[in-house]
Amino acid sequence: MLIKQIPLPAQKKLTRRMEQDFDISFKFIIIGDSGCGKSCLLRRFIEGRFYEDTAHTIGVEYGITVIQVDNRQIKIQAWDTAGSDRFRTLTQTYYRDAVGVILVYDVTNRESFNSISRWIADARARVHPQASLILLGNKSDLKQARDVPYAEAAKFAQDNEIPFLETSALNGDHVEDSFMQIAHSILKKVDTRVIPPSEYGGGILVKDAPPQDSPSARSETVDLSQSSGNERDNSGICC
Ligand SMILES: Nc1nc2c(ncn2[C@@H]2O[C@H](COP(=O)(O)OP(=O)(O)O)[C@@H](O)[C@H]2O)c(=O)[nH]1
Ligand SMILES: [Mg+2]
Repeated sequence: MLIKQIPLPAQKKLTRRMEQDFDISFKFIIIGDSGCGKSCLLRRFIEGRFYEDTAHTIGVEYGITVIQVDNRQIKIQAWDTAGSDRFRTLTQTYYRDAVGVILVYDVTNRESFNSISRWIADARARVHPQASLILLGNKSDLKQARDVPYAEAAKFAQDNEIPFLETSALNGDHVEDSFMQIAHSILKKVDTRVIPPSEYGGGILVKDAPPQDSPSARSETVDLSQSSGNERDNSGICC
């Protein structure tokens, strides 16, 4: 099983709703520099709450939930990848077949915004060719500390033809919207056959279809739900 061959120091699965209760499933990845709030956004989306003190993500964790889009039950499997260079190679396996890419920067940290071009290039090289991307400027609640003007990020997003939202994992602003928007975009591609069934790969699973040969499909065979949370590895290096 592939997931066991990869020496990920820690994994955790978050679940909100019955996983069986869906029509179609999409694999998302959440990427961006460390500290911009990826893990908090995932937890806000999956669990509906903000964790003040999340340990840094080591390796990957993923969350699963089912949302309703256009009267369809869409299962979202969202992978939260570690941001550090140390884990970048490791986590690239998880880019494969992803059809939703959530690019996150921190509105109070210009450097994290400057990294977005690199994250876009990383993603485009590895995810499903028809993947939908969205750019999120997180921590919009920190108004006094803002370092990246809304208009500048909106212009960047427009130039790159990516939708853009400012979010706050802390107060929940636009978090659900962002996942809904991207799910809607993928669903449209599926319905209009911009992504035909022959190109679903492991990032799109139709309920009752045979499992695909991908990390996202296989990972469900690993019960990580009892894991106690993020952990630091022995070296103390985290992301
Ligand atoms: N004020 C504020 N802080 C946030 C928000 N999202 C995350 N944080 C904080 O930012 C830090 C890094 O968050 P984390 O989710 O671990 O970032 P990651 O490394 O990208 O996964 C933590 O101290 C969080 O409490 C937000 O929307 N607003
Ligand atoms: Mg994290």
